[in-house]
This record gives sequence, C-alpha cells and structure tokens, in this order.
Amino acid sequence: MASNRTFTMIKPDAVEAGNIGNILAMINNAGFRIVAMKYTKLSEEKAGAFYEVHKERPFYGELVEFMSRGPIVAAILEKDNAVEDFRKLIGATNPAQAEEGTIRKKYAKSIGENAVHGSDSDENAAIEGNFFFSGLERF
Ligand code: FUP
Repeated sequence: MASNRTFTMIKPDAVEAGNIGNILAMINNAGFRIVAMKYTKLSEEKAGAFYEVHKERPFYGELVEFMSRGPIVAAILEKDNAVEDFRKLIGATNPAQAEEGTIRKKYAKSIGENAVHGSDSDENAAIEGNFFFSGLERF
C-alpha cells in the first residue's frame, strides 16, 4: 500500500533565488499538508551522509558541496499517494526534461542544481524524514 507521506528539501539554489515562497505555494496548491518543516543548513558531513547512496557516482563531490553551500528548507508532506504524486509535481531530475507546470521546470537551473528533492520510495521517505525530524517535531 502506498504511504501517505513523503520528504522534501527546497535546495540551496532555490533558497538563494528567493523561491521558498513560490515553491511552498505550489506544494500547498497541489494538496499536500505540511507535517514537519525546518529552515536549516547541512554541514558537508551531513550532506554526505544524506546522499550516501550516491557515494560512488561521479557527481557525489559536487552534490555534497552544493547541498552544504547554503540553507535549505526540509519538510515532511502528507497526501494520498504522497511519494508518487510529489515526484510528478517536481518533475524529472534534469529540468530540461521536466514537464510544463512542474517545480523543476519552473525553478531548477540544471541537473545538479535542481531546486527540490522528493523521496523516491515510501521506505526512503521514512528514512529521510527521520534524518531531519524527531517525533516531537511532527504535527
Ligand atoms: P532525484 O531522485 O530526482 O532527486 O534524482 P537522483 O536521486 O537520481 O539524484 C539525486 C541528486 O543527485 C539530484 F537531485 C542531483 C544530483 N545528480 C547530479 O548532480 N547529476 C546526475 O547525473 C544525477 C543526479
């Protein structure tokens, strides 16, 4: 059964560009409820740990540097079929391939600096939410 929660980050490029409000509006308008949210900054160590699965990929170093260069917004979101519906809302990893009306089409610059993260499975949504939030920070 599909879980009703997913995890997202508004990444440093989108924060720097002043798009936190625009992206949150798209998330709210698509019917997601905010369960948990924080404005924070990843250290290189924390960014490296979050993206551990990509450790052997050629872009890992750049990804860690990018994700730790400035603040992010981390959030847990709730909606029926959350993981799949949120992946549709954000669009393809490479914004050049993202569909019209998606967050990445509107706000992402490149495959490396692509504005938002969205969990790719229910299992990862739970792991990633737990990476940032305690039980007391969820409402
Ligand atoms: P996504 O699930 O759409 O965020 O994409 P991935 O999990 O495949 O990749 C995670 C992050 O690695 C992307 F958001 C950006 C970065 N990445 C690159 O920089 N280059 C690539 O070729 C693929 C991913």
